[in-house]
Amino acid sequence: MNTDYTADQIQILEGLEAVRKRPGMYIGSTSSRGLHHLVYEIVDNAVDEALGGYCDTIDVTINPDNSVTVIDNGRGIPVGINHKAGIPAVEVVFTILHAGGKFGGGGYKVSGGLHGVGASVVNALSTWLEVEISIDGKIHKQRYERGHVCYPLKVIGTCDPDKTGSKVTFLPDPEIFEETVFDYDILKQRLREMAFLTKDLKIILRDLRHEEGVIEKTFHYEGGIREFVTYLNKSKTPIYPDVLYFEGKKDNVYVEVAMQHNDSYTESAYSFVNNINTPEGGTHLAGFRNAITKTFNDYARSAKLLKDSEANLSGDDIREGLTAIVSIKIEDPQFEGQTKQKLGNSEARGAVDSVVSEQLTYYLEQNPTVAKQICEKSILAQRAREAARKARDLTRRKTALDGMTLPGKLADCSDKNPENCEIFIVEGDSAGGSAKTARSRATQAILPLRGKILNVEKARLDKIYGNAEIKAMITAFGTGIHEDFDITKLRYGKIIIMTDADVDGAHIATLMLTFLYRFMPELIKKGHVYLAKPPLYKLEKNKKTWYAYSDEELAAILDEVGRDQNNKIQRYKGLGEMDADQLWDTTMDPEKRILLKVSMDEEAESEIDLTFTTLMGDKVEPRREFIEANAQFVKNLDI
Ligand code: TSJ
Repeated sequence: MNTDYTADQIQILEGLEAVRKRPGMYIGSTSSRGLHHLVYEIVDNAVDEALGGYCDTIDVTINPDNSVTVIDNGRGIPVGINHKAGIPAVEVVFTILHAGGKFGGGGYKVSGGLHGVGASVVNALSTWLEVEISIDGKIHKQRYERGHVCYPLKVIGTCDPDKTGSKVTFLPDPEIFEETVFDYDILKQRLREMAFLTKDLKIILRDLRHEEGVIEKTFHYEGGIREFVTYLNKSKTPIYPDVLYFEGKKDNVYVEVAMQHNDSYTESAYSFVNNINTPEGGTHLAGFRNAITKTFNDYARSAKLLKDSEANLSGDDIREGLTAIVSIKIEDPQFEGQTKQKLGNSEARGAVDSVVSEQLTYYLEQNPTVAKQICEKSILAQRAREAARKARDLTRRKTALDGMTLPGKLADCSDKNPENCEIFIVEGDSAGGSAKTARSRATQAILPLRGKILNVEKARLDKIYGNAEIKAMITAFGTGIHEDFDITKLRYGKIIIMTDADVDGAHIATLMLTFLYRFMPELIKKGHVYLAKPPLYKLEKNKKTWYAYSDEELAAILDEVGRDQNNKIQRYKGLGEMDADQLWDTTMDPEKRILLKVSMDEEAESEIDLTFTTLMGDKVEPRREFIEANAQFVKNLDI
């Protein structure tokens, strides 16, 4: 390796050294999330080339050694000498830390402008990285190790002069990352999203790590975000067949919107700026909301669907059951808010508002049947909201009057310090009975729920507030919900969901989590929510007892004690099969039990939202999948 450093080169190395010293500053974290960011960073550069109209295929391969190769058929990263740096442009891309190349903050990327931002960060954090560029009939190559150039850019062969493109392979450095194994499903999710957002771009994902064969998936959506909406509504029932699509450019903001209502009661709107998700929305989303509220009210009035004496439809009414994608491209995005995930550019508000208002007005005039369906759904929502408000006011007044009327079924604990207290939400009255006998009265409260709780994804607010099981939980927790939510009033430090260890139990737990996630997300974010883990088996032998919490554990115990006729094995089908002592010993005793802590990665919030809305819908298949995947957002925690 060349050791005669020029001043410029020393500066380069210091830049990349800084990245290795404080990787979190550049990629947010060195966990699995940061690891996957590396791939997005490289792919983003190729997507920029596609946005410019120079490339239509991006190929991503996870190699057997966990390195990743990204190939595009664009113009090729320029190989000519960059006059300011005195080295080939491609070497600049990979070795000079670009200003503003800060990850995590999100949104420094601008299509058609700052290509290559971040590629040097990926290079610095890789054990090795190789780039190959096909251009002018030659294949150029350079290799780097931990950011250091191994040799000057060289020509390693020839190719068809009409064939151009870039190929980058990198191996993440285990000195930097806690996790260096790529997750196929995580990459699949993001690459699918990228393909939806860039219509006509073909993205291929390939996994070469399995002996059984190659796993490969191609994402190619000619309809772009229209197909994204269809995909999101796949497990729902749309109330009209069209996906409404609006597109236009104003004040140098390119606007694309796709939307369709389904028969559910929740809104799923996702917004993007330069293909980057903005979970906190911002001016573009505000412009969209303003446009649809105004346009639908105007239409409903002029079509006499709303009488002069009736109040305007609220934005919430119109967005009930709405699935929408708002995607804009803008030159200089400004991100605001604590996590820098909220768009601030004021011109985006006006641009989205005007494109949507204009084109939606026209659509509604041309399609009166669809217009009427949406208006009628919104009017129903308006009435339900009014009924819900009355129901809520009633419960609020009631609690104000008699202090706090705790639900009759609750067996409360005597300790009043929330930090010491926990509440078990138990499936079924019989298991509830055992739990009440078994518990430690000072610190453990029991709230039995009857049967399956209401699926809040499928019910309107008035029904939710009227539901006895939900009301019982709200009053027991003490926090209130929605705008009244106050975590300092929480009466228990741990909320423990205790259900049978079978598919029905998992479904009930999912419904519970859905309720908590939608109505009291702070409880999950602050780590107050847990799942109890009852044993699956009891083994008795020679007057001794063992409990196994999984098949593997049972096998391990059997290996230890021997497999013979003296073994008495019981498979627990439900909590009800355990007596109070057993329930205490196996599932409730803080000294011995296993609890699963439900966690929510704040950054991943929008992904979870997607999971809930797509998988809690009507059709049976997806819901099963969700139950099986449930463990994904539940972290194992032994307490
Ligand atoms: F930067 C990188 F390594 F992350 C990367 C860049 C990785 C991959 C897989 C592809 C690319 C990339 C970059 N693909 N295409 C380009 N294009 C350019 O860098 C480019 C080409 C031509 C011109 C021009 O003005 O002629 C300008 C640019 C920025």
